Amino acid sequence: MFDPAAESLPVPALRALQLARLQATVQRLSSRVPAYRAKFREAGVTPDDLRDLTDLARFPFTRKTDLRDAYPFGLLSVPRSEVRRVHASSGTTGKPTVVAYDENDLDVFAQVVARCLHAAGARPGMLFHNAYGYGLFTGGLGLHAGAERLGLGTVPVSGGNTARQVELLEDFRPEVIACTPSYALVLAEALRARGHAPGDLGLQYALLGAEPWSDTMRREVEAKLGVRATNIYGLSEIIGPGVSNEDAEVQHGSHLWEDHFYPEIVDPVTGEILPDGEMGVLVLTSMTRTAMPLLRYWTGDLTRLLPPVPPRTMRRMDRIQGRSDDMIVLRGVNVYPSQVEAALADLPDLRPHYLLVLTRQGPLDELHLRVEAARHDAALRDEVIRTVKDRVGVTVTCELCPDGTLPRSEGGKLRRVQDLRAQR
Ligand code: DLL
Repeated sequence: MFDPAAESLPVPALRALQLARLQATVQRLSSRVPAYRAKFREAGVTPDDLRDLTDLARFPFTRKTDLRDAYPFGLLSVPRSEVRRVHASSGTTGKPTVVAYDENDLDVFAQVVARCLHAAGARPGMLFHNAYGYGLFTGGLGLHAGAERLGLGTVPVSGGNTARQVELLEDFRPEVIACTPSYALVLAEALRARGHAPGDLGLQYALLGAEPWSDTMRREVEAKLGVRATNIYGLSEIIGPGVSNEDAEVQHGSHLWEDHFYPEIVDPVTGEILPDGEMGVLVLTSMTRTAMPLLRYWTGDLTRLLPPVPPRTMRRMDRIQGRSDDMIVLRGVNVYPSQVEAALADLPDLRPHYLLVLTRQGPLDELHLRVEAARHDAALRDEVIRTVKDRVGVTVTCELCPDGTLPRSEGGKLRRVQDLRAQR
């Protein structure tokens, strides 16, 4: 562990720390941020109502629209002169979501990312190829600061330009790499095309995240790159990368840094808190941020909380199963792209490259699945359609595509769903 005292804090002490930090956060928001004061008034709560952790349920959620309404700096709880960095994530519509960090926040950011890198297998003195995008996106600079905190030699490659990435991997021989899982596959294919065998360049550990991926993809990346790959999760609104990371030895469920980020799983429709183990929307409160802490932020990500694995005492979160707003309602059936991916994972001869295309034929929505495959016969196509019908409950049309024909990551996030329903 990078931070053993914190990561293995006994549970009663952890709960007490969380309560104290949540109380301080609520107090801070109420006294410094007019928009929160108004939200609390509307919900009929005051900071004094937070007497134990279960009282949090009485407090309102924060949603992406709250950040948009306050664009760009309306949710700051420090004077603007104390801001030391700004990140932003582009949404599908309108203005980007802006997040601000003060000196304390940058310290927290580096600390939690250092824990992630350590859990992922990185150790001081290793060389780290950081292929997350640098810029307004939190991935590049976030992992960069955490790597320096841990003591890694950091190569700030950023995303894209695959030929140069390959050259640097060949010349520098880093032990650790971070990028999106879809881009890891692109790099693996490029290395193979250069005649490299898995692992021959000395890469050992990969931190992959920022987009949904599956255990099948993990096996594929591990086999092709010769690494142990772990799942890193985070979002700009809460900090960026660094909310949670899997341990390279356990490789199941990402340890969530619960002393900084308070997790709740809630029902996607009613917002009611669900018990650990049940699937729902992840809601996070940043308890140690000072420039722009958020209370009960509705991430939209669907997952469940898993028990800690000793010696760590913090709970883990499962893979993200989808986003509550990514859900496709196809002729009355709720479908998440990740369910389709999971259904395909067990079929031999299919590649992990797929695209879901939604169209409208007359009044009816159609879901068309394009997937790369080793064979292109009717038998395999029928098997795909049958498997999706059995496992997901919807009828799709399917096209088996040759290798290399579907979109690949260009270094950033890869979108697996194309919605053409609004087009003629
Ligand atoms: O993607 C932060 C990040 C950078 C995480 C690098 C990991 C590595 P945003 O651009 O704000 O921030 O996007 C956040 O991406 O709400 C999830 O829907 C998705 N996401 C992030 N990590 C994972 C993951 C960064 N490991 C949104 N698995 C989140 C699935 C993920 N989805």
